[in-house]
Amino acid sequence: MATRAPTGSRAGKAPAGQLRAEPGPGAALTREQKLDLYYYMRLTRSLEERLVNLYRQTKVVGGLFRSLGQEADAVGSAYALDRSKGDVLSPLIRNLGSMLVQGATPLEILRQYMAKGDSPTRGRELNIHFGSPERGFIGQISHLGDMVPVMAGVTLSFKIRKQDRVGLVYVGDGATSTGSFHEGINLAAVQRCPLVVIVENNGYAYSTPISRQTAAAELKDKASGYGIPGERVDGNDVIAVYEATRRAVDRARRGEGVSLVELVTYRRKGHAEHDNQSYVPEGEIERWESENDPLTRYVGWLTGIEGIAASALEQIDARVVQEIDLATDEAERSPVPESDDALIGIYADPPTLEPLWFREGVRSAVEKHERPASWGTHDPETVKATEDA
Ligand SMILES: Cc1ncc(C[n+]2csc(CCOP(=O)(O)OP(=O)(O)O)c2C)c(N)n1
Ligand SMILES: [Mg+2]
Repeated sequence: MATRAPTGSRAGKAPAGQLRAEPGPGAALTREQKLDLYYYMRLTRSLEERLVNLYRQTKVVGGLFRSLGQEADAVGSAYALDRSKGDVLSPLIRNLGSMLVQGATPLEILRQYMAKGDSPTRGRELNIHFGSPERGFIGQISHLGDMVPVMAGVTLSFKIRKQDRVGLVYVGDGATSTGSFHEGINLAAVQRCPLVVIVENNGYAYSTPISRQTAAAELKDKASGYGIPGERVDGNDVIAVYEATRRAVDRARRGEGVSLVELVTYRRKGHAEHDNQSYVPEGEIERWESENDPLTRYVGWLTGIEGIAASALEQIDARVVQEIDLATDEAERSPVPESDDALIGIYADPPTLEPLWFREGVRSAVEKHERPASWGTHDPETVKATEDA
């Protein structure tokens, strides 16, 4: 049996034990799906490694944020959503894997990091801050915790419209200390929104270790304050991550509301590529690398317990290399942005938005009756009534 080595780190406090051998809901995954999980984890790691090379060649012009060691957390959780039903997730900088699962392509990611004119944000944003609602991922912002109230709203709209859709929002251990996290999760909980909150406990928020982040013994304990279930899972076991997230997704889809899933993992790189991690205790990173690498563990499980031939995984590795090579060549050929492009997409065109769906046909009372001419607006009716008076 493939064993999960003890994590040996205070920072991540990962639960010790064995990599799941007995059939669980993950057993419902087909061989293809299990290989799919491997493909996405490998693609995430290799794509980031390619980005590091490009960064060192100064072709990646902004910061570079890694998810090294967290691939199982990103991939396994996103894989539990059902894109065919219109499920949506809100990623963070360390969720490249989640975006790839939802259908983001290596070419888009490379163009984005290289600030190319044909990247999703046309060179105006330099990492993975872009969205694709039709593919089920929402554009992220940097502000910690702020996507929780956004996703509370998104999932509340699913509920009001009686849609069979689930939303998933990622937050880091640091983000659980923000007001936005608290307000958003509380609102979603009380409204029983179909939302899954994934807390990625990777041991650090920039240089702040989890021991200085919270007095709570475990981040999952925060769930009880909102009256929702919380579960703590080994975030480096992709099957366990998938299963736990799937339980939460199924619960949300049944109309039972919000769940919090804490994934215990470890950030093996600095906050971004420039960060030399001088604040990390000696030997900690190396321990996680040698004892608890999510890819090494999954390969061990696939080839051991699952009896999948190493050659099947090598084929996937070769496919990943080929895809990344092709995408890199294409991204390198992409043009730099046109300067005039900076003006496109800034202002609404036409400059007024369509009324929101629930306001269609309704003019607001303020617009109709209560807009004083002194506001400097030109409501002809008000202006005429003022003049007539
Ligand atoms: C409200 C807010 N405060 C501070 C920052 C600056 N900042 C960006 S990422 C980060 C650390 C995030 O840590 P965590 O939530 O644990 O996520 P991780 O980077 O570990 O995935 C900080 C402090 C920010 N973006 N937003
Ligand atoms: Mg963190």
